[in-house]
Amino acid sequence: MLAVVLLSVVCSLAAGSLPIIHGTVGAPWPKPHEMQHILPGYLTVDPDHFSFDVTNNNCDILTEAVKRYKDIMFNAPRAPKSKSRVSWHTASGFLGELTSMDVDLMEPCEELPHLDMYEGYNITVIDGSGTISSISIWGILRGLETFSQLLVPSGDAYLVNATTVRDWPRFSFRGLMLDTGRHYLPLSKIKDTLDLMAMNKLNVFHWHMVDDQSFPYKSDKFPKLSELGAWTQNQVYTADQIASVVEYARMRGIRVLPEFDTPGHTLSWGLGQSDFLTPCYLGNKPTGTYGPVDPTVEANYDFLRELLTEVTGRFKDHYIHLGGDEVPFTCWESNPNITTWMATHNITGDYAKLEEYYITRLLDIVDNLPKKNGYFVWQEVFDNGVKIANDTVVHVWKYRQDTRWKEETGNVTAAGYRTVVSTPWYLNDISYGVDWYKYYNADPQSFNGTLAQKDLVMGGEACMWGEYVDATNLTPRLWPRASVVAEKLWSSQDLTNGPMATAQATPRLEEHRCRLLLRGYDAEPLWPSYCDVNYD
Ligand code: CP6
Repeated sequence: MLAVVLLSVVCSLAAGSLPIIHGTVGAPWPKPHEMQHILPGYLTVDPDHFSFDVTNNNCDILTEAVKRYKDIMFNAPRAPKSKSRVSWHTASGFLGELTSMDVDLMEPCEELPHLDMYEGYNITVIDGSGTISSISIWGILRGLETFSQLLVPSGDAYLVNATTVRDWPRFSFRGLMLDTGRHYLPLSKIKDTLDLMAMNKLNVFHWHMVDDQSFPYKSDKFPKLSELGAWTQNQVYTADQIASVVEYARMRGIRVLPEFDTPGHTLSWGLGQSDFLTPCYLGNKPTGTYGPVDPTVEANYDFLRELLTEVTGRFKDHYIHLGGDEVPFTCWESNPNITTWMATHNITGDYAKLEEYYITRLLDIVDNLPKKNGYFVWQEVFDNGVKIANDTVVHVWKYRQDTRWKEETGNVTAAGYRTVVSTPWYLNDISYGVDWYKYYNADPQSFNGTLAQKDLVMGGEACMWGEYVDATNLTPRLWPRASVVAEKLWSSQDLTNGPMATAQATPRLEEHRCRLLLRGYDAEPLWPSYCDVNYD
């Protein structure tokens, strides 16, 4: 036993870290913009004598949230069996019992979360009755989460410091991407992820639904796509299941941004939709393999219009992600019909122009869908000089080995486009040791540019590409590493930048990881540590 302890101490010292770290107690993650312990004292909370009182506007989202948060606070699945050893309250004065929190929603509920939603909120806990207030239901949701994190278990009750919070997000787009094209993810895992996103104040679930390897989207108009393109007929997402994910997310103030990535990454589409993909040639013979979407086949655009009409009807958000990444030109180059077509369109040899032709047609389709949508594209669409509408959002993901993504972000915003940055936050990428400092030290606005350019950064997004991730390892690989990105995108720039930033974040992140474990999620450890939870 001693040898094990010594070994872990030596190893962690060798890795340049402290052997023992104590987490904080009752410190919210991500850190609020303004939080004060206004009196040197605490209140007790008894689950049997505590209520959230909705005192102003109300709606289904709020009614459900109040129920949910009582459960999160008082029925944690891994609450320790023995009494907690928390002792911080003995140092300060007992102020009484907190028996209610007024929930004051000052404007009527909005129906759907959206890009410009207001998420600010205030919390006051001074005496027996506190307040959570906001002009927006989304702010109330964020405030309930923060309040739940202020509570510290102590014996059979809970303690909370006398606290005021004034808080709002730094960025309006705080995303997390899951990839269900490489491995199917069951609905339960997607919903767990949405719960965890809410606990970290992330607000966009980017659903990279389909890819080369599988097509789990079950279309009514084109049933063959999943009949032939899904891994199995159980591993599909039906209209009802998608609706349940969208609703689950809405209840938590999370948008669902679907991605249907074309013209590359589409091999699985070809199984159920003939003539969609480009046949690759060797000399004058087809090889039997396929490349990107064949942009010269007119019927493909009719198909895309019908499919995207169905997709945008099922997903309620006003944005769709259209992909456009990693389009290989070799198959197009090999195909004689494409060569002929390009000659008649006077773009011989210019495959970026062929891509532009395809994307232009695609964007035109999306512009004319029954439901109005903004769109995202991966950065290559911009890099290849494709003409895109002014309101396109360019998603920066490349140059993970160096800092060229900053120049890219500078170029995209200098051209007047809005952007979301993912390059520093590829959570699928793992290595031995502490790897979150680099996530915390990356700032999406740290490029050379004017203030107007910085304003075009809508936020960032953590990506979990699915080649090596399925239901078995999704949660620990995501959390608490995605929490680091979440704080970067929510909390003040002053807090999260600078030489001491990671050291100051560490004890709070330790507490947060233990909190996620306590709440029943397999968040992985940051380094040698201990959580006061029942995890036998
Ligand atoms: N799939 C798709 C992927 C990736 C991209 N698009 C990817 C590229 C590099 C890394 C990880 C993932 N697997 N459709 C790039 C946006 Cl390191």
